[in-house]
Amino acid sequence: MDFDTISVIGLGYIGLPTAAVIASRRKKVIGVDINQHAVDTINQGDIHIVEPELDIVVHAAVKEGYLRATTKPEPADAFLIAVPTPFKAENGNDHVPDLTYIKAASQTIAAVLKKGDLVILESTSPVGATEQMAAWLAEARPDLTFPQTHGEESDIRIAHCPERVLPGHVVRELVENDRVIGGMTAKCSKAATTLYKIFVQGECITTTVRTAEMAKLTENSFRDVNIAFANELSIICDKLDINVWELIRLANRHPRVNILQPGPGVGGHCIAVDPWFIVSETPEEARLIRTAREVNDGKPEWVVEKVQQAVGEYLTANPDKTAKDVTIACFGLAFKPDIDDLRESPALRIAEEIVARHPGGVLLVEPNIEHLSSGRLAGANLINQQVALEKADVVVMLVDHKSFKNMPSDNVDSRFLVDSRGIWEDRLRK
Ligand code: SAJ
Repeated sequence: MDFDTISVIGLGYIGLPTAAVIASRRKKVIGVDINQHAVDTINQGDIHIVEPELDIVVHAAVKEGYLRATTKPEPADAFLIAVPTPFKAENGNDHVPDLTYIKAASQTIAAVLKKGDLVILESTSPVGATEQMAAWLAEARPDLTFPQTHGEESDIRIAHCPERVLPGHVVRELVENDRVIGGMTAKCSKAATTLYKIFVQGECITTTVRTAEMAKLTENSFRDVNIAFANELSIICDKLDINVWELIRLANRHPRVNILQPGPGVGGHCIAVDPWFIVSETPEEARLIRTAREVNDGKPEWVVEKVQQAVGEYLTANPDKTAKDVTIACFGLAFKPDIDDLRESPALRIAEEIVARHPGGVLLVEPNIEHLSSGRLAGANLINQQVALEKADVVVMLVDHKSFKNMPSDNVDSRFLVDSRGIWEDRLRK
């Protein structure tokens, strides 16, 4: 089975690196995206997203003629769909997954599908989404046969293979990570494995399509539940006047205990989203998974309350001042350390709330970003961390960026510090 031309639909955080890495193996790759700006940028050998090393890989792939982007679908031997799966807007609070982009991508490629082609859904999806995609393809192309009706004899092969790469390490993890491949039939799994073997050095393990979908949701739910445990512990410990970071270090000395780190909440576009795909399908059964989501989603508000308490302490210690005189500095806005990604960032949400509620000055520090261009804080000034530390009356530590860990905290009064990441806990023990 040869894949001379591979098409990647959706050139975002997963699609573009995947397209570029396949192209780097000297395969002809056609990237398709509805965003003309993204297409133009890629065709110039540049990238429209931030991911270490990706610019070099894309630049080389485009320059050597293996990668080309377009807004229109073209025939290929394999199609890899990597489009977003957000929540339905009208059902915001129900967290129901929205498959509109997958449907649109199916309709896009249906027009150019031919006998023998392979279609792989990579987007993180609720269980059943790949079968739904197969149904949309069959509806659009009654002249072709599909695995749901013709099994191993079908014209088109269909599989699900979820991406599992960590933002910030995408280029390396795309190659090194194992892949779970769920084909609609054994032949589908085999075809998809052949495709991934072009660039994956990790193991390709085959399973059913539904198991592959659930595997991805399970991985991120596992992490979410474990972070929720750490976050709940931090709230309990705060009440009991116990240093949660010391507690976790001690508990983790047990050979079968490995507690994660508490923080200001869970951000990013995966862990805070994917568990809801399980909850929305099995609301009665997924009780722990739902509760974990609620615990993590509740953490930013808890941090904001802690900040208000710290301001109160400051005013008690400085009775000549009012809240208007108090300057709060927020350290970190990104959704996790040492990246510039603000998507679903709890730190950003906390900073926004503090700015909205606090009548005095609020200083924002984010060393990985030059300026805030969107959201409630768009246009707000970002300030150097040393200057912020000197000017702040109340310090709020939101992200454990490397540069913050090295900051001298000698002059920070622990009564006026809210350290949601525990990066100064050694120096500021209760
Ligand atoms: N976090 C904590 N405490 C911890 C670990 C993480 O509060 O001990 C927070 C982070 O600060 C961040 C959030 O959780 O706000 C998520 O960060 P992350 O580094 O755990 O994960 P992501 O969202 O960057 O990437 C995850 C990864 N999934 C798993 O590790 C199971 C990645 O492999 C997936 O490919 C990615 O989701 C995805 O695309 O689904």
